[in-house]
Amino acid sequence: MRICAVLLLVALPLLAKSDVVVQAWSRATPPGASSAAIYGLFENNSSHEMRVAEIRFAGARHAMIHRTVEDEGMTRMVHGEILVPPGERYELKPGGLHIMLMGVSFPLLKGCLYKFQILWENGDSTNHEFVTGGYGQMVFPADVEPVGVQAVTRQCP
Ligand SMILES: [Cu+2]
Repeated sequence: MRICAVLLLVALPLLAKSDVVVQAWSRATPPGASSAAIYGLFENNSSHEMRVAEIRFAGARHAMIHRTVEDEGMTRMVHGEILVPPGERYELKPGGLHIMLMGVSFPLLKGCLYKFQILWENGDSTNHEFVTGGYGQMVFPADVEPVGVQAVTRQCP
């Protein structure tokens, strides 16, 4: 009985995390760059709508949700939101919705995994990782082990 209780305690955070699967990625940043963007696929396996309230990444001064819009031939970024209906997927990608990291304190290196946290509007918080591709990466860097499934092959500061 005691063993069951311990197992349950260990399993609970994992169950909570599986409500939302986030396959996040970013691009490597050139030396001296102060901003970066996180992209990726959000999958909501819960029975309720999930809305992102805040993103926390220790390597940046702050993070915000941006949407890239085209306005009379000019590209600019406006505030966006991440709202995933139950059972649906939502994709952040270059030229569209992204998580903007401002005041990045170190270069993001290709092939590394970085931890970040999502605070949801319902009060939940979940821990995730994003994997870094090359400078011109346009899609999830599939040559690196998928995030959250396999053991971390290379963890960087
Ligand atoms: Cu942006």
